This record gives sequence, C-alpha cells and structure tokens, in this order.
Amino acid sequence: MVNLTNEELKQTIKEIVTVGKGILAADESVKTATKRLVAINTESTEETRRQYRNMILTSPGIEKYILGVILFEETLSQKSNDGVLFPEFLAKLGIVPGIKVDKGLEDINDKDEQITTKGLEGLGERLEEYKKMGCRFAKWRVVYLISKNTPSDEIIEINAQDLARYAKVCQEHGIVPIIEPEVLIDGTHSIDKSEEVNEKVLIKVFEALEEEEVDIKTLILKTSMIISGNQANNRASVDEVAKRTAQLLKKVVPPELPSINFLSGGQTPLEATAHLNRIHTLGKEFPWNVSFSYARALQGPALKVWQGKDENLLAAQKAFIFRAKLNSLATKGKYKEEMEEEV
Ligand code: 5MM
Repeated sequence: MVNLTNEELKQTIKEIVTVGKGILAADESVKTATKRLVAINTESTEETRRQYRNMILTSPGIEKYILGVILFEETLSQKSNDGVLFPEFLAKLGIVPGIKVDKGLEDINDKDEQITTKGLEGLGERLEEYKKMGCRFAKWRVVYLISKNTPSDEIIEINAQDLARYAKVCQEHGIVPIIEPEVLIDGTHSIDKSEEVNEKVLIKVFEALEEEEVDIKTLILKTSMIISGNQANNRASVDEVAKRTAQLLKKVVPPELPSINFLSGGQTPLEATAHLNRIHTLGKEFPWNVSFSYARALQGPALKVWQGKDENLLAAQKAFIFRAKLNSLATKGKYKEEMEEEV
C-alpha cells in the first residue's frame, strides 16, 4: 500500500528544493511585523500588515527566485489587493505556502534564555487546519543566546527535543518540517564561540531527531551561519564565515538531508548575500542543496523604500525582487558585489 503522507512529504520537498531558488520568510508575528512597520513610520493594524504582505508577496516575478513562503497565521486568511487569499495567490504562481507554527518565545530562567514550548499543545489539530488553508510545510524556531553563561545545557536539550517532537508531528500530518535552531548574532562573541555553540546545538538536534525517528529525507534545516557577534571587535571576514560555516555543516549535518536554508539573523542584506555566495565559491561539494530562507535580508530594503505608501509600491517591489535575484545568484556562486550598483 502506498503511504500517502510520505508521498505528500516527498512531493513537497521536490517543490521547495531547487537549485537557484530559495524560501522567503514572511512569518513575522504581530509583534515583529509591528516593529518593522513602526520603523517605517507606519501604524500596525490588521490592514497595514495586510498591505505589507501584499507589497512583498505580489512583487512581479517573485516566482523566478522564491519557491516557498513561510507565512504567519494572520496572513492565511488575508487577501491580496486583487482579492485573492494569499496562500491561493502563491500556489497559483507555483510557490508553496508554509506556516510558522511555534507560538513565540517565553522566558525560562534567570539567564535571559527563552523557549517556545507553548506551540506543541494541539499542534496536530492546528496542522490539519493550516493544511485545509493550503499550507504544505511548517517552521519552528528556537533561539540560543551567546553570553558568559549561555546557552545552558538545559536550553540546548529542551530546544532539541522540542524541534524533534514538532518535526515528528508535522511528518505524521504530511507537512514538511523546517527546523530553525537560531544561534543569535547578538553580542560580542568571537567566530570561534559561534562555531562551538552551533556545533553543540546541531549535534544535539540531530541526536534528538534520530531518537524521535524523524525522517531526515523530508526535513529542512534553517540554520545560522558561523559568524562573529554583531558587537565583536575584528569581526571575521566573508571568507572566514563561509569556510567555517561550510566546514561545520559538513561535519555535523547528515548527507541525506535535502536542503539547508540559512536565516539571515540580523546580517545586513549585503552580508547575507555575500556569505551565501562565498559558500558556493569555496569549491566544496555539498550533499545537500544550500540556499536561503531570509526575512530581513530579503525584505529590509523593500520596506525602507515602501514607507507604507501606495505611491512607493512598485519601487518597493522592485527592491524586493532585486534582493531575491541577487540571493538566487548567490545560491549558484554567481553573485558579484558590483551588481549592487545595478538597482
Ligand atoms: C530569525 O528569524 C527568522 C529568519 O528571519 P531573518 O532572516 O530576518 O533572520 C524568521 O523566519 C523569524 O522566525 C520570523 O520572522 C518570526 O519571528 P517572530 O520573532 O515574529 O516569531
């Protein structure tokens, strides 16, 4: 008998893993979307958040560079300016809609560490609802803060188990899980420290996935690059970031995983593109597809141009497509810094 759930998973992987394209993270929670809107002097209401999603998602030509979009729950029932539900709009372009399913972070201890366990309760039922609304993959993010006493072994263990449990439930419901263990860029830490923490985190995550019997072949890893803290002195070069990142991932990520899609995590748009590109020009062979799942690094310039104003819509969409195109080129090692002048 054919296992339908497994067939669904394999089909979705086929559609969201293609060389030269990536995944757009447009799953900012209300809190984060509000932060983005306030930064461009725009009030955050359900309607302005819809306009924000409309600006990004209806950018002409988006399907040339993006094959999956992670959405936030509120966006699933919102419509484009032309009155089409966003998941339907994307599906018509051949872009697979996905959904962020973690319910945000909460404090866990006195070390400024946070966990996302809330979203695991009733996850199966929620996935069935999201599936009816067109979603075929999901995303769960956990975070690790680098400081003198963090991340603790406790958070590394809890987060690994949460990611594995979430991934298992997704696969049981025919939804491809993206796991996002984000080692935060915030701080003064060195690239050595970033490497040490990422290694520890990823080893634990893959151990937990194995214990939970998650199928690695129908899973996507959205991970951080090995990078100096954003307030570090003598931050590592593009070359160093790319080499360390490639080296560590080859060491700890199983070859049967179909795709690694990086988060940008507070890197500037230019840095995020340059790092991804350099990873592809190192001359290394990777067993997995290596691409992007950026939010800020793709949307940031467009938001700045848009300023919440209709008259800026087309120029903002042009800015979004420009970044999407450069990142698409970066997944093939074909990005050049001079291209930044072309906009
Ligand atoms: C790390 O954040 C994810 C990737 O975005 P960047 O490329 O900007 O780092 C992103 O998908 C994030 O998980 C969502 O924006 C949701 O974040 P919140 O904080 O709203 O849950």
